[in-house]
Amino acid sequence: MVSDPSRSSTLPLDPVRPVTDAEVETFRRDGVVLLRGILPTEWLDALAGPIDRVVNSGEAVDIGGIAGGEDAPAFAGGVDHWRLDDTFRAFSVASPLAPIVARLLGSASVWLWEDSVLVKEPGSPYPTYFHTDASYFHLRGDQVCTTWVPLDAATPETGVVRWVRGSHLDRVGDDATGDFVEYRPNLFVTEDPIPGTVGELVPDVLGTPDLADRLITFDVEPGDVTVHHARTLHGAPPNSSTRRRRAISVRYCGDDIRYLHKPGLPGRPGLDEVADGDPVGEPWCPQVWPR
Ligand SMILES: O=C(O)CCC(=O)C(=O)O
Repeated sequence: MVSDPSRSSTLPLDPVRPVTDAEVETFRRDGVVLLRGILPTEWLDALAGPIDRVVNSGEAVDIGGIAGGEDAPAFAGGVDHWRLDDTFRAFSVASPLAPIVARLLGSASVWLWEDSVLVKEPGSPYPTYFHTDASYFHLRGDQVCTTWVPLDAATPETGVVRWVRGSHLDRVGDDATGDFVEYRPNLFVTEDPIPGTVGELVPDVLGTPDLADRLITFDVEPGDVTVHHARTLHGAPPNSSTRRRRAISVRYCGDDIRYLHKPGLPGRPGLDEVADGDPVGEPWCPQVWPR
């Protein structure tokens, strides 16, 4: 158990159940896996207040503004809440997510890269455009993933994420030994790429039958966690419902990950103090596994 800084209580360190061999195989093959009923929901109770706080304070900004929306219901997005708030830090560093990720990545050690609150308010008209998380990270290597943790039941109507199955294994050209495709990061709520970045433009997934046919999504409940590989193409529809879609997304690195400064991407704390090829680690990326 870990103490909950906001409630003077304790929260479970371990998942409700182990990750199965079949789930590991699914993650490696599809680049995404749904882990049903794996997160003790006490964590979600502890996070609800801090999530409202970052949404209401503006620490998570309405990224709908990037798409030119002004009066529409918000899509609030923030990053690195763990650096400022003890409950977010406890969740990213000392929750059951760490052993779950170690198992899926097959990594002896796991480091935190970042956390991100992502709330689509009822009626929020903004889709999350398709992208790969790897495009946004100053990293190279294979063992990187994102855990997406819903606080509300989520469906396509409320804006649950959808993924292009197996896209983490897509390579340049037809050569099965070629490099993995590296996509250019976009502005998340528009398909415009971030100026100055490099890579292939993300294709029109919904308009490309070969990609659209591979889409996979899940209706999720609090306590479920989805985990996707950082190279897996994914996006999410708007929230066309009358319910909130609150989620926190936490991204982790494994043993083979090294820094790689990429042009055009925003910086991050500590980035100027590391060189390409350095391993990630304290103090910028806390080690979360083994504990
Ligand atoms: O929550 C969303 O709409 C998108 C989530 C996402 O892209 C991520 O966490 O990697």
